[in-house]
Amino acid sequence: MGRQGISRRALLKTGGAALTGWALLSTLQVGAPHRVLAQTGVEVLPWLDQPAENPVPERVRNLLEWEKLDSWQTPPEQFFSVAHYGYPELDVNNWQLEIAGLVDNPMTLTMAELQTWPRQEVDFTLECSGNHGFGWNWGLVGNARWAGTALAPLLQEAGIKDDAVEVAFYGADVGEETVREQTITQHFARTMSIDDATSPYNMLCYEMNGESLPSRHGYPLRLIAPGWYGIANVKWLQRVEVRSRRLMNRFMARDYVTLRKQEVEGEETWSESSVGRSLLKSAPARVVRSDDAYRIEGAAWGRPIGRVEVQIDDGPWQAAVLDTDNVRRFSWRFWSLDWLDAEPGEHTITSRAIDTEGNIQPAKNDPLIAGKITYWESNGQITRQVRISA
Ligand SMILES: Nc1nc2c(c(=O)[nH]1)N[C@H]1C(S)=C(S)[C@@H](COP(=O)(O)O)O[C@H]1N2
Ligand SMILES: [Mo]
Repeated sequence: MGRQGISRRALLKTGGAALTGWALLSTLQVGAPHRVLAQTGVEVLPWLDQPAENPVPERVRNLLEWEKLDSWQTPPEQFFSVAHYGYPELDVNNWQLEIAGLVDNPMTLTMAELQTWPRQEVDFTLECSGNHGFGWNWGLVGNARWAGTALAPLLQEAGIKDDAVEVAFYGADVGEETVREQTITQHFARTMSIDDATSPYNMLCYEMNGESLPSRHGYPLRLIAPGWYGIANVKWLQRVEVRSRRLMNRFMARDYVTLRKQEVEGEETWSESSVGRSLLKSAPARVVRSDDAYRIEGAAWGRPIGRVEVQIDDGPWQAAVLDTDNVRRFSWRFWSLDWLDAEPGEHTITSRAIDTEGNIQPAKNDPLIAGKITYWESNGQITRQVRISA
């Protein structure tokens, strides 16, 4: 019998499969209609500060160019990809998904078998937790409509045993890892607690924007974990393993670790945490001009967006107008601000998102950001530079 009861309760608690439809269709806020990035015939002003060249093109591809952001769904050539152990090309006919480990009924599924399970879709903005961490990677974010089948019902069918603590997701890609001078060959893998893994949003995904999943995004199958940083969204997925001991591999416990200085009862301590859920974030995307009118356009994501504010130079924070066309629980929200009386010269543009609970995206000098010394989970406010010509 095992933990089936628990996962079913977890499903019921949040409304089960019906939620995904809700996530897709829900309009969180309706105001006066306002479309961002919809105009044609505008001139885009390039940012003066540009990211450095990508030093690892074999691992990181197709970075988003922010000035080109003109569609809510990211075009394939602008959708970044990351692969730590190279980009495997899998043949779906030689591929199966295993659901194994601490389950009552281990399962092996072909793609055809997987596709007999109910299809669902979710719009989700995927961001690498390293985005804006280094000087070169500002384009590691994109929005797509992902389709597949919900993970939780398959885990429920497999039957999670009582002593299970987490679910591991293994990709087909392998690399060498060295721990204490011992070198092993290991698959890319990430894990989630039983509760997190059985979220009704998690999806075994085989389609991206209505097409079969492209190979660099994980063909034939990947995990889509809406609300989590990129690293949790395991590509080239081939094994789901229910475990009683925590997998402390490179991607959980060694490499993707956020080191943050904290003050606890007057004492300085360091927290070490594995990269987790997406954080509240926004970025100015571009400044556009039509005739003499300037407009600042951008995006906000990571948490349900309540409002976005923009600061020009050292001026007051001004409320941006949120796009009313595309409002989805897990996707970025576009915004814009008409820049009145833009003076010739160089300016800085900073944006900050405020979530529906009133939390503000931290400033660069906020202890949360300033006290963080690894580049992961860099959700501090972003300032860009632009020149208005005379
Ligand atoms: N199997 C596998 N899955 C993976 C990775 C990987 O190297 N191997 N990289 C992760 C990281 S760090 C990110 S940011 C996302 C990127 O997803 P994308 O390439 O589809 O944009 O994939 C994640 N899933
Ligand atoms: Mo990533």
